[in-house]
Amino acid sequence: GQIVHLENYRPTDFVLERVDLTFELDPRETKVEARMIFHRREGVSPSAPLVLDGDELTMTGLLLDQVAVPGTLYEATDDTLTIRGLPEAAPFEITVTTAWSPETNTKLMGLYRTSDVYCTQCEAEGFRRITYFPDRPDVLAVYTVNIIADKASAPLLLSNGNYLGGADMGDGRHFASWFDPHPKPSYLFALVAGDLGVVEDAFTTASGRDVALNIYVEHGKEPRAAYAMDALKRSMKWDEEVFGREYDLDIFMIVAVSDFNMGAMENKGLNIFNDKYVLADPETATDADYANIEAIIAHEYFHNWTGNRITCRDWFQLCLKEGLTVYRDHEFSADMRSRAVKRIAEVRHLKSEQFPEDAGPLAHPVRPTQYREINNFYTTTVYEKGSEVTRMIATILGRDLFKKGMDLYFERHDGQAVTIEDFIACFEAASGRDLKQFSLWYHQAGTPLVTASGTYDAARQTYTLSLEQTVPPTPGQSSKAPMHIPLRFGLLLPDGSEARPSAVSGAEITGDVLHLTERKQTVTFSGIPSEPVPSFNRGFSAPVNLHLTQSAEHRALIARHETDLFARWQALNAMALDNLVKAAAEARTGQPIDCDDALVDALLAAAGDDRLEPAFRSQVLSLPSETDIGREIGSNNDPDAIYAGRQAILAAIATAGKDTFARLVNEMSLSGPFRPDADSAGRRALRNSGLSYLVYADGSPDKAADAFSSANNMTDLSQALTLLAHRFPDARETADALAVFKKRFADNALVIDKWFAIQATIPGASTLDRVRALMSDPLFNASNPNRVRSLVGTFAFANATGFNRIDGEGYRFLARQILDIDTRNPQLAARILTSMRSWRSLEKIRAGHARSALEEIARASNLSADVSDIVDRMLK
Ligand code: DPP
Ligand code: ZN
Repeated sequence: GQIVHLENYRPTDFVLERVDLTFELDPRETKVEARMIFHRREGVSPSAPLVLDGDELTMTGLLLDQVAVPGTLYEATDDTLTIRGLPEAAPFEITVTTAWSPETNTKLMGLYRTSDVYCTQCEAEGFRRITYFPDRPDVLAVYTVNIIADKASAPLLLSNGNYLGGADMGDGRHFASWFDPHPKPSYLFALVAGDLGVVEDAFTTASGRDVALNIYVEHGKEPRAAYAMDALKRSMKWDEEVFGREYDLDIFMIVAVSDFNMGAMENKGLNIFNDKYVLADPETATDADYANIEAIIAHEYFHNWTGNRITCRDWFQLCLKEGLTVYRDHEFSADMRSRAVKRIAEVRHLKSEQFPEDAGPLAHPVRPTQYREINNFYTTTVYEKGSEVTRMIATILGRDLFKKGMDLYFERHDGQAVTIEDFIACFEAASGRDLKQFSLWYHQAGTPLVTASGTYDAARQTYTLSLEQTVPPTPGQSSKAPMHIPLRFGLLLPDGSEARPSAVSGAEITGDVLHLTERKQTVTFSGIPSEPVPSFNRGFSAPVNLHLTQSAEHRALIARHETDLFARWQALNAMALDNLVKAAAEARTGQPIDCDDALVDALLAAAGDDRLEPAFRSQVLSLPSETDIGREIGSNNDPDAIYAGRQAILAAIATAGKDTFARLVNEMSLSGPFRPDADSAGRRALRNSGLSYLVYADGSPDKAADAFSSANNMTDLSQALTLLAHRFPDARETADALAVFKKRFADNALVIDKWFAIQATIPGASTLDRVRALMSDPLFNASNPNRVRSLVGTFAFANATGFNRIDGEGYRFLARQILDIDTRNPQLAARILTSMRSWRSLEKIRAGHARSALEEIARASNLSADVSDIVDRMLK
């Protein structure tokens, strides 16, 4: 593929007014007629041709105002259709007919088949696989869609908008027509046809519009869609209450399919979901599954305003809809659950997924300026960092001005395809604040490093903070300007109360936000009665790495007294990380591994503190991951040493905390029917944390095996199985439990994914052989993205010791898998390959093997644009 540059953006020469699509569906040969009304944009040369996008299409007809276009006036290539000799000013109609096979569409982009159902995925550039079209987000048109299909196998015919009508055609086929009154870009087009079950409900909007809500799933799975439906209704209500946004059609539909590249897709009025994010019941879904379903249902629904009503001018603006919509779904989940616990989970995810991306060869700005393959920019940087940037706008402006800016955005840009600059301008207009420096967050890649140190002057009662920010170089950006970093903070006095400075100089402070805007800044607080302990980045107000050397004692003070719960967790996490980094170094040099008593005391104090909610205490007990430790060390990493060090710390905590953990396991047990709410989930989480430390201290599989046999929900069952498999991979109890689990859930693919993932993450070098064996299990299916992700993806992303084998076999295995997957599904292959994004931070033997494996991929012939883009950037 060619590199696309933001600076080359220009509007289309022709304006598309209306689209009429007629599909004659057939698994082997589907025929599509697209009738499009265009007019030449004012000022465009009368000889300019119309250029449409295409991808793997066979064109069977081309008409201009119903007359065949002579061969001399058009040219069709692999990826474009160019038509000349078009009317100068008058509107004209182009009719393109294409024919192609949905059945052989294994890329899962465009229109394809999944379990005998026709479905579509058009974001980002899938619509061009259906017909020649101006397939870009700034082309907004009104669509009418006619669908013709075999009535017996496809009784259900769905598309965007409102249902117009349908009829039997008398030849075994029937048709249905849909009309979507809202102008939309082609990436929001959707079509579903097949035989599915439905769950029906309704919602009345604040202004009194009755909306039918339909969730379509495979027959027999209807009861498992109840939680998704409930989450949908809560999302609709929340968006009215918090953002003042109502739904705008008479029907909202969700279809769950089992073969899907992404999590879900926000097509106008017809969302299509990976069934993993729709189907749930206590027997088969974990608490994490429920939380994900709630978040993703909300996310896609919220896109109706942030993405669909207001869309992106071009794909460089992807964060305009994604960062903002992730922010909205985060806020929704925070309101539905515990805000502090939700924030901790978000930050853990950001640090373990986005920070490594930002620190490696795939780093890119939230709003990139160039791409080769847009599919590769659906990244945690665009999504999660994009959300953090939105959150910072809210932090800087405060709640009311942020709301005013959002209202202005909806008012100004409804029905438009806009840019990040348009978005920012709304907040500047609403607040009167200049956000120019702040906008660097969209343009500069890399996680800023903030270093801080403080000195206390007892005589003057002043506390002086020296702050410095650096933004590391990233590919294509060697030097960076200082950013506007909003750091929420508090100064804690030795008794745990918060100091109230009488005056501050050297920085703008609003509420508890310190605005760091210079490369170096010295901030002086007056009227501080004794030496304070600074607590920085409350609520993780800025996505930065913070280097502040603090004693365990000071961190413990924060952990006990901060009013911000997130900051308490952050202090404990930092204390744990200090220990884990030290332990990794000790393991590497063969020294005895020492665990600081202060850490053990602080963790156990928090874990046993009944005033704190169970979910929070469980987060405290969950130590930084091996990836987190590796990132903190930064370079020359040895995953085996990191693992060994971490195990030793876990063992020390387990031994010291036996009584606490035994008490937690008892006190946190639940009786009565399963409930997926946040409180019950928190109790299960804390109980399982306690259990895992107890099993650790015991050194015997008995407790885990008991937990496995007595579990009455998937959360407890899968936790028990994980404990057995990870701690006692070769025990008879483990083999038995794995067999029981497999037998019981063999016909539930989503649960079998857990069975694969648990085994793929067993620590140690021998897991590769296990993964290889599992690939020939009859339940594995190399063409289903969820299966491939659960086994191959999980192994590469989440098994540090197994994947990073010192002999390089893990990398060689992955390289072959990538090449194989790439022949069917390039997007999936490229995504799994990003698991190697941190290869340069490994010690040199592993890094050498990783490089060879990447080079092997790069050398292969017929690589997709998706994989070749990733591998080239990784090797650069
Ligand atoms: N636009 C989808 C989402 O993030 C992903 N394709 O919701
Ligand atoms: Zn999205």
